[in-house]
Amino acid sequence: MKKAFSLFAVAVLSAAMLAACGNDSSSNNASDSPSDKDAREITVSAKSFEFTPSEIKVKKGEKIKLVLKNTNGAHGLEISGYKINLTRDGSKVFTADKAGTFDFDCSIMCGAGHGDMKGKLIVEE
Ligand SMILES: [Cu+2]
Repeated sequence: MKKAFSLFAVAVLSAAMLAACGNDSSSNNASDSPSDKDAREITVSAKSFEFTPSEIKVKKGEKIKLVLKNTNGAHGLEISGYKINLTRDGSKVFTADKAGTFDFDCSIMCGAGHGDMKGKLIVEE
């Protein structure tokens, strides 16, 4: 009886450790974001070869947490006008302090459709 219980405890512990590792790998780009509590989270999913959504609309001054999720293939999301480059499953908190339309594209060479992976960040005044 006692043995069965400790086996169970080991199983629970290793599951918890696995979960912790999984979380860790998704925060690789978040190091310079002090607080994302009041940020609006926008998730863009990337597959070969498109972003969904491909158009993001925000209001000027809004605090945004941009999250990239790869659902198929390995892609990045680069918004050069905002100096943001998410790679694979990364996230970034930033304030949309410049109005305008900013193109974003894939920053990881992912194959034949790489050049077609484009989108727009629209920051409304
Ligand atoms: Cu690509």
